[in-house]
Amino acid sequence: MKLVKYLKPYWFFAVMTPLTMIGEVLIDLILPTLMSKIVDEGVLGHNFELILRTGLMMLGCAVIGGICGVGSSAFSGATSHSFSRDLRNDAFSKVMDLSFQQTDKFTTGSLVTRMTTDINLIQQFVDLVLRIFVRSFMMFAGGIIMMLRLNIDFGIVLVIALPIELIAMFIIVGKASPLFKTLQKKLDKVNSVVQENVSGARVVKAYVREDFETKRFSKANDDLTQTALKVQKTMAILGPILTIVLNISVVAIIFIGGEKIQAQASDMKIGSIMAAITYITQILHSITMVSMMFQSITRAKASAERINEILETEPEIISGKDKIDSIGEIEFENVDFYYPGFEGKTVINNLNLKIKKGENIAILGSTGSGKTSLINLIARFYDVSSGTLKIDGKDIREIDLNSLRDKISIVMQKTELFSGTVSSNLRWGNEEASEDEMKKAAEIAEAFEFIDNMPDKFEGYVAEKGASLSGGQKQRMSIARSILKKPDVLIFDDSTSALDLSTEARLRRKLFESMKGTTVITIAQRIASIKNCDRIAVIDDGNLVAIGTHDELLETSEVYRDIYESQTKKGDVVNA
Ligand code: TTP
Ligand code: MG
Repeated sequence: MKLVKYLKPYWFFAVMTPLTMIGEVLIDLILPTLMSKIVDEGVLGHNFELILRTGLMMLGCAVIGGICGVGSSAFSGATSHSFSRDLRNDAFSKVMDLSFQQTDKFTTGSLVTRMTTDINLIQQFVDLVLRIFVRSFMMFAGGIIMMLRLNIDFGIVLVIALPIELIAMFIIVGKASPLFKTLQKKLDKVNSVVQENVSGARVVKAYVREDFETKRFSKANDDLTQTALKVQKTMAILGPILTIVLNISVVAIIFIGGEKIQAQASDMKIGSIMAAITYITQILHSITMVSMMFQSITRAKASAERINEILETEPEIISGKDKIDSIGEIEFENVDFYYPGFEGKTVINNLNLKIKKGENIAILGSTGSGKTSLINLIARFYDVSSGTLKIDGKDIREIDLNSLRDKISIVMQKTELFSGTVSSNLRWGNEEASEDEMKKAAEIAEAFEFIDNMPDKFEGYVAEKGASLSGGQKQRMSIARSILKKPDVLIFDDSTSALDLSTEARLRRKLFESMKGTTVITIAQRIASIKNCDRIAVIDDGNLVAIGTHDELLETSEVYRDIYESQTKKGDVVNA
């Protein structure tokens, strides 16, 4: 397994676990023999001093055994938990490196299940291997040796009991194994229904789909229960079989032992019979442990495959080497773009566009025309399919990804806020920002007033995904956040759609006054929002159909004129 390398840093703990375990098992193996000595020589031989001495020895052994036991638990715990922490960290940072496309392919639900349940299962498995495997193997072998040492005649019980037990175990575990994989898939299903519904709770309520979704959950849950029960039923047969074999073995030992004592044929004593009974219990019990291990292996193997799938996914976007500390000119040169996996369905066609430093440019186009896709290329969320995108003359693929994104602020079409305070959200892109800078940014974004009206102001709590804010408040918070980052390129993807026109106009005026020198790219649906921009690029179906100032476009572009007229008719345009 490839995950073994995660154990390496903890090899000392990993080795100490079985070593201390050996101590514990040795003591477990010695105790019954000591006990038989007390019975045979002490009680039957009326030797009180021997009883006392051996009793004290047993006590001492038990204490040492206990210490070893605690030690091995502690060592295996340290190993398996550190192992799973490292694995989770690695898997998480891998998930962070994945492109949007790749995250979508895994689905959020499955990623979360993999990061939690699956890693837990692997961790339990590591724990089990370190402790139970060594323990049951030693118990098994040691028990047989100790039992035969007591009296070789007990061997006959082993010869009959062991094969029956082993065969039963293999048949039943073999039957149950495939079910474990199914179990995991059913669990996945339950988790993803929960995930989807919890994060979409508002929509579920709005569409009064609670009953439907509850039914869907019930079904997934029932499925899981059915499979779990099937596993349980299959495994349930094993217990009684083991008990029957054990009981018959005990009877056989008493019978053989009793016969020998009666016949006085060998040095068989009562104490030996008692010890043998303990040993056969330990031996058969160790087989049960091994069967548990087999179950765990099957589950852990499925989980390890799922984790490996994450770890082995190569990030689609690979960072270039050249660090940059500013972004000036952005140039699209014959850029074609289609989403990975959708060859032939080009979203952007042969685009040529030069955006100058400090320019205030707008992108206008109907829904689905490719505006968001276009700006996604600038932050390199995707790579161009052909042609080149250049930043100050350099191919964007040669630029260090972090240094590129450090200089760009995007206010996404779908605002993303995080649970935390207002100020932690605003400082997202610039942790060192001072109180004043933060307030200034909020002021520009027209967010100061509503934040100031919140009971705790900038220390007020924002719920997950900004659920405690209105749509327009969320947009203004996101804008303030992007301003605070002080980027070279500021991109607004339809980010003022939830604001009324006069608020929007105020915001834009303040923005341009305070952010001179910053390249601002604004995507908008309403001409009113952008008519004062330096240039407006009109995109239609992935093609750049016209570019110029508002006045120029009214003259030259029919598409633009159509949009303008459709909006003015509604009385939508005000002078910004
Ligand atoms: P967008 O670039 O998202 O279109 P848009 O931003 O102009 O539209 P809107 O004003 O509604 O925000 O999409 C262009 C095409 O690309 C569209 O057909 C959907 C497709 N597309 C994908 O296939 N995968 C994606 O991840 C995205 C964002 C879009
Ligand atoms: Mg869009």
